[in-house]
Amino acid sequence: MNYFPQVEKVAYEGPETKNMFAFRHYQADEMVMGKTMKEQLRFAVAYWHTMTQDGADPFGKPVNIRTWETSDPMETAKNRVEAFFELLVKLDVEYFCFHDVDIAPTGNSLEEFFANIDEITDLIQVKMKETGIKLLWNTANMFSDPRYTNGAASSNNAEVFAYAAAQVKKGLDISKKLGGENYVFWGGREGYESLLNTDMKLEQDNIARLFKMAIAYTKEIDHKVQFLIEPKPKEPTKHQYDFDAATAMAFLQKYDLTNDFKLNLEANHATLAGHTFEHELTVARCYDALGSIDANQGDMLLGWDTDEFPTNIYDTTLAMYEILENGGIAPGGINFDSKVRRSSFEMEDLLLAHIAGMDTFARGLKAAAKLKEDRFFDDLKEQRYASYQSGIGAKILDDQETLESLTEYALAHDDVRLESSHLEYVKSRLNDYLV
Ligand code: XLS
Ligand code: NI
Ligand code: NI
Repeated sequence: MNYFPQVEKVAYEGPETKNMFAFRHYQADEMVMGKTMKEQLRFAVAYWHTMTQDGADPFGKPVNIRTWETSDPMETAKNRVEAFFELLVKLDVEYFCFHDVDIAPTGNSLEEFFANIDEITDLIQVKMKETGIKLLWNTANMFSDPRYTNGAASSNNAEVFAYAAAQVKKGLDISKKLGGENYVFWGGREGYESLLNTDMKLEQDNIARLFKMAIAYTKEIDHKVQFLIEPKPKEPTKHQYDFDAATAMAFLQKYDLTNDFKLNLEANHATLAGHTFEHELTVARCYDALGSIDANQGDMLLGWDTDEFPTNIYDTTLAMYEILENGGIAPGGINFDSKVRRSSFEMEDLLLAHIAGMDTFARGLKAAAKLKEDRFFDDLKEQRYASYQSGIGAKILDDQETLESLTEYALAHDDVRLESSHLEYVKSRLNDYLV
């Protein structure tokens, strides 16, 4: 069955094209800073938003037309695999991501759920072999089911902890089966509703316990995978422990997990934390922990995770600059954790939305590469921190100075003069790079 008859393959046709189903900026084999765009960007499609999201919102019923839906959950699941790979091939996207519950019906017991996962991942495996498409990451959904109301690893109920552990084990088994390159933990319910009844220390200790079990298990099954924490400050819980990049790093350091974990950063989660996306990426890079990104954008007028497809080239330029600074994002990638708006309910919108996101990131990549080639930020920062290049600054960086020696220096040089940063000029020059 042909789920996306609108196009055989989405091709690059350049910015002037009027063809809706063509790339206007993303050209897979165009070289940018020594790699093809495809290698630089490592795009992934998210199973949940693309295959299972129905367009319902708190005020309205499902609206999305999805031609793979049937009344039989297992048949629907199989149709989704077909449609998903058709979409990926047509978009020329090399990677995908999923939660366990996205791909297979949960059935009436854990055993049935696992059996369904086995059957569907057999099918996915065949499709992966056929197409060369790879698994960027998978994860266990430990937030939707009512049993996770009070958290998964952080639940007050030890049986819930055990159930979560079983889901993680299965997640790692399928990661090995499908050659997953990363494995994500997003702690949607790992937080609290009220501190009045919460043992924060025990809850965080238990999250670390589950992570350590996961590391131990991958060693046991000899599966090399990069673990990732995905920070988010709130939603669904009032407070989530992995609040932002800096908080997640403090957690990883406290529990000695930095060798096995990096961060999967999402643009809209940064917004919810009161940060820009580039702030989160920069923090991660400072800790050498930039693992992967969930690409989307929020709405500054709305206080929730709207998961819009990224279309803001200013943001993707600054994000791609951080990624280039990082020397690339592999083994991570750029996962479209984005969903179509409710009014974009047709099948073809799935193509159009991904094309929009890919084009926006391609523009960001090109602009970021130019900024790097021109040493735009390098020169700017070099100049701004020039006082550390020689004299007292160089000695401070050399760790030769003490409070006493600096007091002596300051007494003799108390006529400090700063230079203007000309920030308005900098911002207006940056605008010239947006393409
Ligand atoms: C939700 C998260 C989720 C993770 C995977 O806000 O972004 O989709 O990426 O569990
Ligand atoms: Ni996400
Ligand atoms: Ni999100």
